[in-house]
Amino acid sequence: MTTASITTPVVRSARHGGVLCITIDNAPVNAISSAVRRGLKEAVEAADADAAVKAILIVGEGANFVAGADIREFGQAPQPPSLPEVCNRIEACGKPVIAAIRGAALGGGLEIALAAHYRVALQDAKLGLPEVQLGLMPGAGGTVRTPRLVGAQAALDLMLSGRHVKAKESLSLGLLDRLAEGEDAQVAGLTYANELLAQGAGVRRSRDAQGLADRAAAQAAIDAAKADAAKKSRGLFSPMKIVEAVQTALDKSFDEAVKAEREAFLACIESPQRAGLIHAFFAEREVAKVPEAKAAQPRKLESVGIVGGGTMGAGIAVAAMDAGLPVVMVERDQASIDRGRANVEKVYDGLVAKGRMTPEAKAAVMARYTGSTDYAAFKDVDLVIEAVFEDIEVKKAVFKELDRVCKAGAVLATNTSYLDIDAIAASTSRPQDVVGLHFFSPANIMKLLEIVVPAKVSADVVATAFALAKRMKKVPVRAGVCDGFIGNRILAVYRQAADHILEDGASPYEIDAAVRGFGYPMGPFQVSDLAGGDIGWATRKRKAATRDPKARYVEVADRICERGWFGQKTQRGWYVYPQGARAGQEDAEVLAIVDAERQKKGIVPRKFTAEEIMRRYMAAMVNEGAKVVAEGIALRPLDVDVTFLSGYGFPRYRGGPMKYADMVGLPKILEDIRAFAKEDPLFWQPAPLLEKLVAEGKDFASLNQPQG
Ligand code: 3H9
Repeated sequence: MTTASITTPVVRSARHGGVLCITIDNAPVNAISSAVRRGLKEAVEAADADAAVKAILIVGEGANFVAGADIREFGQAPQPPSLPEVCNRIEACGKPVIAAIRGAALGGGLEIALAAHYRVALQDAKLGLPEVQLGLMPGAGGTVRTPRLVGAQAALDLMLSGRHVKAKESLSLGLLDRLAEGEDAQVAGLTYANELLAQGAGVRRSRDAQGLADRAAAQAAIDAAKADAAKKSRGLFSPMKIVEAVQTALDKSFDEAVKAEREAFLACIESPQRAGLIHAFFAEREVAKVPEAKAAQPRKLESVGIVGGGTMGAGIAVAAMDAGLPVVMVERDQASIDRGRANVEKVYDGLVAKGRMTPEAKAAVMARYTGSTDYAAFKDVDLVIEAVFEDIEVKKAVFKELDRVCKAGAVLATNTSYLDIDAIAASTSRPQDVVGLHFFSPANIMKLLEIVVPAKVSADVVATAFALAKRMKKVPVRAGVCDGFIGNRILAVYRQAADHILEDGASPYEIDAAVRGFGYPMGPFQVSDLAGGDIGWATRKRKAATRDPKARYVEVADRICERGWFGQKTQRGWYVYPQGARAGQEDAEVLAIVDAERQKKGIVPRKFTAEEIMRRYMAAMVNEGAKVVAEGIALRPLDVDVTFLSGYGFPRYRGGPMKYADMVGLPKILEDIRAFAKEDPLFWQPAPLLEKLVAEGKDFASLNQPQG
């Protein structure tokens, strides 16, 4: 007989014989809200007190066990009971508690499972402690129970990487007791619970597990993790807290360690890094919510055509093939298509050489590739991406050909990074099918995909572009048409700010160091050397005719390019790279060039601190970001944030430039811009949107509403 008692709307219990099944039902991913905590604790207490209940089973409703604490609640006043309290209550239960896991058991979700006495999982389960990715650490006993269960080394690996571990590996690590077949966690859990009862199995608490018994091994793992975290987790707050917590778990009693963990967890919650990383988490999910994706269904997408087999075209081909799509690549002649194919193969050969792909797997992927010198090869493809030379006339000619050969309804996309896509669309008889797909190099690796929406494109084409991004596991950002779209347009402005700082007195090396100190992996001059100085030079030449003659123009980069110093590929740029070294060395000759340019303009160099450099750099970025939002080039400030997080190396823990501005305070940013404008009013024109938000006492977050 089954008795049922509803505790709260998000936690329900039902008795199946002697087993009380507690189901957490909080769509979409059963996150642990305060109502879930309350309901779970009440249900466990009631079951413990009920003589008819012999064992307790905890499951999640739907496709997941529990994805973790409800991260929307962080930053708000905490509501009792706390999750550590709930987990302790589960563990203290006098009857066996079994967790049956389907899908995600992450963060606090795994901590609930570890507080249970036995764990069974279905094959699709993924377990993990990903808190570190949100600027946090496990805060409900995870740093204390996990090392007791699986040893310090495995626990540290889980908590410092935040990786999701598949069911099989979880079993071999000791996170699970058994794997079960099927798709119903409740069925698997009831079977296991009844077996345990039949065997007379009693409670078995993780706090008593012996994973830390070999103290020397545990200490060695902690020392190694500490050294590694100091090296790798540049500027991050929580990794060291995790290592310290495991040290406490080794040195102190279980209860003392859980108490210390709670304090450290709350310190992480208070950190601005938590705010930045959680903003990034939600922003990356919000970006795909665009009006077109809601208004229309994607078109059929089962094959991809690519025009051009250069670095970009080959990278896009790899991204498409990795997503399981067959690719037809067209180049103008046999030599070019041979090179295109070789460029594609080179990527896979690299993986094979590193042992990350078998030759057979490479052959299977390459079977999806076809090369041709005839546009007619595109006649059946669902979507074509043009990745040829950045020249509007060349692109228009390509699109005329596509218009001629492609079937009706095929999506025609351009990978241009700045050209006018409205003009490209107008060169066809079907502008409603033309969209921008701006990949970033290397296209098979970089996550960002700007989906550029020209005036006449139809909604289902935009929806198809978002579907492609999802399939390729890219982070799509919707952008409007303008020179440089979201990312490169803003980049051009803060790059100029960097040049101004350079000419006014800071060396390129000081600027790069300040930008790295802020959390970027590289500074702007290092990036230029990596990308090739000739690319920016070509852009400057292209824009020379339309440049405002009154605008400040710094010629240092031109002087460097005129010498043929294009960066790493020529072993010399802003830095020197002896014998092709990847790490550049400072170059006195570059400093002499900078000095000569200053003298020519009568500039007396002054000192800049790293903080002064970053205030200008960020003010320029935020100001242009506000203009891009106001013009509708970006839908919301969060779209600017995601662009910079996914495509430009912006430190994730700062949440993106607009989130950063909110955290600094918009009045402060505006005050800086106005102060800088006294030196150069043309460059530092405050964005009207920024002025408006400051006047109204609002922040950028107020513009991040969901899209209808
Ligand atoms: C923690 O647990 C701390 C504890 O140690 C200590 C506490 C004291 N909360 O990703 P999806 C939403 S820290 C609230 O698109 P998928 C998400 O925003 C937490 N909401 O689906 C989205 O909403 P919407 C540690 C959450 O199938 C919807 O669910 N846990 C949460 O591709 C679907 O998400 C983590 O870090 C949450 N925790 O992937 C796990 N999680 O539909 C974070 C998701 O409105 N979550 N949402 O856009 C994930 O990794 C993935 O969401 C998951 C599903 C793998 C679970």
